[in-house]
Amino acid sequence: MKNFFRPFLFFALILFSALVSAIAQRPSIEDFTMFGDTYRTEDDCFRLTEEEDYSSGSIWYKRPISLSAPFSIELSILAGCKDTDGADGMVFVFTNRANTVGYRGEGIGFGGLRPSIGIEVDTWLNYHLNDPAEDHVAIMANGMVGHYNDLAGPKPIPNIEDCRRHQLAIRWDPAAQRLSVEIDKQEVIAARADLVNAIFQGNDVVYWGVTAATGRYNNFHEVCFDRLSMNGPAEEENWLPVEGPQELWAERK
Ligand SMILES: [Ca+2]
Ligand SMILES: [Ca+2]
Ligand SMILES: [Ca+2]
Repeated sequence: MKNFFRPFLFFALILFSALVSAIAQRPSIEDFTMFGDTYRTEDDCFRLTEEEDYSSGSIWYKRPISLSAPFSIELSILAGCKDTDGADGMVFVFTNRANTVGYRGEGIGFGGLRPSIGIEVDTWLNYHLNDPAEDHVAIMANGMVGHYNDLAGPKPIPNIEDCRRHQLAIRWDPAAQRLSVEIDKQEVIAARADLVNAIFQGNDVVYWGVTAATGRYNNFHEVCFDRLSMNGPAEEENWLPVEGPQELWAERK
């Protein structure tokens, strides 16, 4: 009798876990590891950099996600209060290298990190990286912060260093192979790419996080999480260990 019920129980468990993972959730602050200058603010957000030169910080969601299933991540960002003298920006990162961040300064914690996808909100013009004069958003591959081979962009946006929180949503549709980025509920950029094969060598399991950095000019940078609609998380043994990521190497700016 026991064996008779086992397949049903198994099926019920699968159904239950699919239902649970399909429900959007507000992530808890404990779901992230903090690195660099990051600390938790009183309103349960993360401050990634201070208004100081050569500051950098990142947070990483402990559970990896699968690029074989759709997801959306909704957060809000604060990119500082200084426009002309404010730098450098933030990058939303996917990578399957656990516990690693890229170069600071103009690299915004993403430079040199591969394999990876970075969605950059860049607030400082670096001529040699082909940055537009305006604040801009770009979808970039493999830690290449120069705008020569972007998957999408760079797309200029209105000044985002305006001392206000802006909503940022990242959505992935694996059926359409489409990664899209919305700011304040408007789609600003999207890339069509076979991320699993073109970037991650067939591996669909990735970690995600948000990095920010300053260089010779600065701003404070904060991120808060509003809502995650994730696919089923991978097994617990794949979760990030509690110690923070290693940095590829020091600042370049
Ligand atoms: Ca600026
Ligand atoms: Ca820049
Ligand atoms: Ca600006």
